[in-house]
Amino acid sequence: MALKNPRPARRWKLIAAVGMSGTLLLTGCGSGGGEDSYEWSLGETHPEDYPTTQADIWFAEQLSERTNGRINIEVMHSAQLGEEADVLEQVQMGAVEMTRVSTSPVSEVVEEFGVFALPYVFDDEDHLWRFLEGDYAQGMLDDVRDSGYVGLAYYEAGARNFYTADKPIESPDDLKGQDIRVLPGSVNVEMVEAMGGSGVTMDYGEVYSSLETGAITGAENNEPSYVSSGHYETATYYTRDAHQRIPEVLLINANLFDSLSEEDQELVREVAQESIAEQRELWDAEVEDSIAEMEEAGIEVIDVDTNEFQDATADMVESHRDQYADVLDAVDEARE
Ligand code: GTR
Repeated sequence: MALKNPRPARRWKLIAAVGMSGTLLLTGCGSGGGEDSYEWSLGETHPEDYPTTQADIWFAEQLSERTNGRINIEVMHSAQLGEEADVLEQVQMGAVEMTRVSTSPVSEVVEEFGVFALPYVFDDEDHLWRFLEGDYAQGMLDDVRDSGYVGLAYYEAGARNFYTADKPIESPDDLKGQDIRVLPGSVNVEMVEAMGGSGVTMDYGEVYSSLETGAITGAENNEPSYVSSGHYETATYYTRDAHQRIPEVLLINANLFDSLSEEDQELVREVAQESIAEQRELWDAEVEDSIAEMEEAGIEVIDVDTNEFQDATADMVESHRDQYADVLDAVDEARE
């Protein structure tokens, strides 16, 4: 399935990116296992100090170091290249070389990535990572190749929780009448509807103003995104229902990847895999910091009986069982 076209307002960015893209710079003067030199951009939605951005930067620095500067990656953080869906399309076309995105928008091009959006499909972080490190999920990193990408690594993104502006969500019943922004992907809308609310998909960058104007009454995300985006300024009730664990993924354009020497391909994969440990460590610290900031800001954190939320969506896994048969088997096998 093709991604939606970039909106006109962002076209200049796309053109600029194409113009910049001169991926292959020099030949014959390289080092570190390959001959050619490269300048790439990596699109990232989060600000510079966010754990995924810091992991992107670590990846870029390591790669540059280990190739004596032959592979140079500029991390374009804070959505400088556009919103995730737009950047995904730019990477697909080769206008931008790399991106770090949530796996949820990837489900718009490779259906099985939708499995991550099924509520409560993972018991906890350990279950998720047993699955991500297993053969099936590692194979999914190559399944995106038909859509023009190669997946290099998964990153941690914690659990997603609801947050609202007008009243706290203490049980699924409280979602009635709420317009909740969710990530792109039909499963996300279905989830909020199963709980009694209504799900609205929109770009991450639009959530802040939509909360302010009341176009939406709430959204949902992990603690670091809730705080770093400033959404907590308007939506001051944060309900720890942990409805989803949707990991992040680091992607590179497939044609570019295939054009690299075997040594460079191996190195890119290796450094990306090594960056996972960096990201996960930074993640844990950032969750702690975000919780502290929420306390300071006087956010009302609501601890709920997650079973009630899980019960409201229990049919979803079964109703998607045929659609996600193989991947759900692998998810079940990763359960202890
Ligand atoms: C965050 C994720 C971002 C983006 C955002 C969203 O947790 O790290 O990549 O997908 O959620 O809700 O749009």
